[in-house]
Amino acid sequence: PTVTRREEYRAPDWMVPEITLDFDLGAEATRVRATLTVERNGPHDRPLRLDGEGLAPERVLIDGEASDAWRMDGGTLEIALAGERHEIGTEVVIAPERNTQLMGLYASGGILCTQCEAEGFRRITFFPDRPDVLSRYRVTMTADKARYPVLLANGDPVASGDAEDGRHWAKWHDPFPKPSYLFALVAGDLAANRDTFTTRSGRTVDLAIWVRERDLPRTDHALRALKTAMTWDEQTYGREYDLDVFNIVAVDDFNFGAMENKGLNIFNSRYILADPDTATDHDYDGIAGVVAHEYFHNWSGNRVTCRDWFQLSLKEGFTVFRDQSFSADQGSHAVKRIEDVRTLRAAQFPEDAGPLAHPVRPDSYQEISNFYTATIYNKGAELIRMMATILGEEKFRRATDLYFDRFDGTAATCEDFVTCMEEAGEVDLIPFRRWYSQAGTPRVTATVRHEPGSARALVKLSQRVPPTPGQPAKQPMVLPLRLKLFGAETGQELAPEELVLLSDEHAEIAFEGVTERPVLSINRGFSAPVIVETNRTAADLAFLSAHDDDPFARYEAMQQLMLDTLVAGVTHGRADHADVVEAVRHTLADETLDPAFIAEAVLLPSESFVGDQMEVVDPDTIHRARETLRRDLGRMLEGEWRRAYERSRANRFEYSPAAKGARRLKSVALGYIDASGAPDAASLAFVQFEHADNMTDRQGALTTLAGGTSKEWVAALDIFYNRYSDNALVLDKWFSTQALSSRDDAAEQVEELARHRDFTLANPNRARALIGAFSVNQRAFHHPSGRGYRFLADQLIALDKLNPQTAAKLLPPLGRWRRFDQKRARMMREQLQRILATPGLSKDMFEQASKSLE
Ligand code: B3K
Ligand code: ZN
Repeated sequence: PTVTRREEYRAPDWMVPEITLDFDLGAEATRVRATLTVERNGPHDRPLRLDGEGLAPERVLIDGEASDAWRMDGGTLEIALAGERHEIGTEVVIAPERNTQLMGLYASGGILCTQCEAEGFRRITFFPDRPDVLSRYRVTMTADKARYPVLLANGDPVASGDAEDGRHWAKWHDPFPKPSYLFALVAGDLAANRDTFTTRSGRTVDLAIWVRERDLPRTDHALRALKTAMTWDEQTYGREYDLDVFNIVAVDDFNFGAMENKGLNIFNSRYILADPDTATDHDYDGIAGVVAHEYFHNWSGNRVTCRDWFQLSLKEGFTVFRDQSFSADQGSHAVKRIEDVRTLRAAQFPEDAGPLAHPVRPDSYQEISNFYTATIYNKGAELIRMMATILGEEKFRRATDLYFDRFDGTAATCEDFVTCMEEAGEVDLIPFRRWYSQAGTPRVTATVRHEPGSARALVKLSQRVPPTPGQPAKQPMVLPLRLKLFGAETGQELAPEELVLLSDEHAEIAFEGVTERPVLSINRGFSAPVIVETNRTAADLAFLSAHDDDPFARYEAMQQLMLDTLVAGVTHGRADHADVVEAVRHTLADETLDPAFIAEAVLLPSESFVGDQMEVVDPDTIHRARETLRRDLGRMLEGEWRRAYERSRANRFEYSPAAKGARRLKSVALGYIDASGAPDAASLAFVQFEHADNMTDRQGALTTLAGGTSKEWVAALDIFYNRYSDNALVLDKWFSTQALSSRDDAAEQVEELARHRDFTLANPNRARALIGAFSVNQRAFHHPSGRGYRFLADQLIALDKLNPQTAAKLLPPLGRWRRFDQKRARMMREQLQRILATPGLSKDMFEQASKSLE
């Protein structure tokens, strides 16, 4: 395999300041004529090399003259040029309809659209397809007017008109130089939900969200979110929009969530379409978050882009941090932080602990698509958050201003970003940079010792960064840890919060005047993305879960208490549940708390997260231990759950933080009523299912029913299917709810669902709804027979032939074999080997599977 290394970066040999593209569009065949102005970059005599993938040049022109002074080197078009500046023309024909990889120009439900990040532009035309080559684009599209009445590209529209034979054309111009990965065009029969936005310097921007006519009623939420995000970026970062139009298009077939193409964002329809009947609160929040994320990229990604793909987190980590802050500002900061940490722990921590662990700024890759990971995105966001914490709000804003001003219009590096933080923040971040180069989740041990005689408390901290592939030994990281001490008896705060920067392996902090036994509250707000181990007792954790004044720390104490109890249950076959029950009772009774927070706090850690704590994961025992605790919580607090349930029941649908919180708590309460074994639980869930005026309640009820084998479950599943069978996004929920079920026969059910007439691997959302959901269902996926592993491998081998990028993203669960017993580990490895032995395997899958076996 070809390995690309960060150290081998070289500036481009040729720049392309201008490009003109002419598309003669058709689903079966599209003719692409490109004219590139190329300029030699510095003194050298190397030829011009233009990347291409699956392209055959029909014509090559040099300075307007047809030429044969070129050759193909693999997919690359190589042209020897004598002068400093030339005009290069190429002509190719591509077939959007046959493009199942969904990279480059492809067809989705009759719409022609593009996806170019990271290396899709080379599937459209010959070009130096790397992010540090910035060009001004002029695009002309010609297409059948009836099939493709709407023609969109980046930038601003310039002109349009009719052509012969029922065709028409449109010209677009993007005045901002951009890398090829931000190129986009769309042609289709689309309708727009329009609005305008006036920037704070008075520019009027025409906004439009383009979808199929029948989806128009489901675009208001996304449009509202877009305007809120535009205002937020002006207020929070001083960043304004810079073109006259901002277009968003939703398509059903998309490898990712969305794409930030300049002035023309293209979205997976699941991150645009919502109404109360078809989308959950989680969907609504996801839409607002992704709409904001792509919009924010206009500055963090587009105006300032990445020098090379090793710098991917420069735009992604920063933009995730920006969208997280945005979402937090729209509702509860505490709840948003809890959700983000849960995501980090579910997706990034396992990645960091497994064979695919890589630094936030990787050193090498075989296929860059495999590096759009939770590490680049979510851990990357945590790095920005830590720097923001270290600098403080004011200096952080000064630093981002400096960054945007200094690097506007250029392709920058992570190093550039950190340098701005250092300069404007007046701090030394030299050792902090290890966060970019060292993989692995640091482990912090924190113990507190009280010396009543001298009224001192000593907090001892130590850290260790575990070895990861290619990085056997690590240096200590810089960890900003917010901590505080409380008195165990009085509940008083013993010392105000401190921000400790732990940068050595060991440190000791002394607190004076501590006359009562202290309880340590540490990593408040999850100020560092680390695993913390403490010597706190169950009583300490229960105390913090009730009294800590940092809501995240309160949540965390409860989670730790639950986790300790579950781990004890798994290791000893039984555990005392009393502390958890009392802590949950206390939280439920606290009327000062936000119901959304309560719902998060009383939820047990997932089976996989419990598994992540174990040396050897035993999925069945974990499932039993967790179900037993759930049952006890259900039974001992049945009255409380029913009261919580009733309290939130009467409310009519409204999308507001308060209403969302009430719905969340209602679903959690329903789950516990069911766990209690109450005979009326299934009918209660079914009534909720039938009478719900929104998808959150309907799906919540369905999820509760999915855990059992009641006749209500069978009925609800049927009703749901029939009601929504023409709505692909809701049908995805029908598949994933079953794939996530805790029923004993979930694995068999999933195999059967893969044969369902509505299942297809051609649509990434559908593939993920079944296969992706199933592989995070720990007990079902790790079925002792190994059928889960076989199923996943079968599906991935089939999917790889159509869409390697999406297939490779679904492979990591098989790579966790080291954490399982010998028999499971052997079966998992066998499937990885089978995948590797598949003829014609993509390089995407090859990289993931071979690294997973190492
Ligand atoms: N920048 C895109 C990533 C799409 C890449 C697919 N391989 C989405 C986002 O992070 O905004
Ligand atoms: Zn992004």
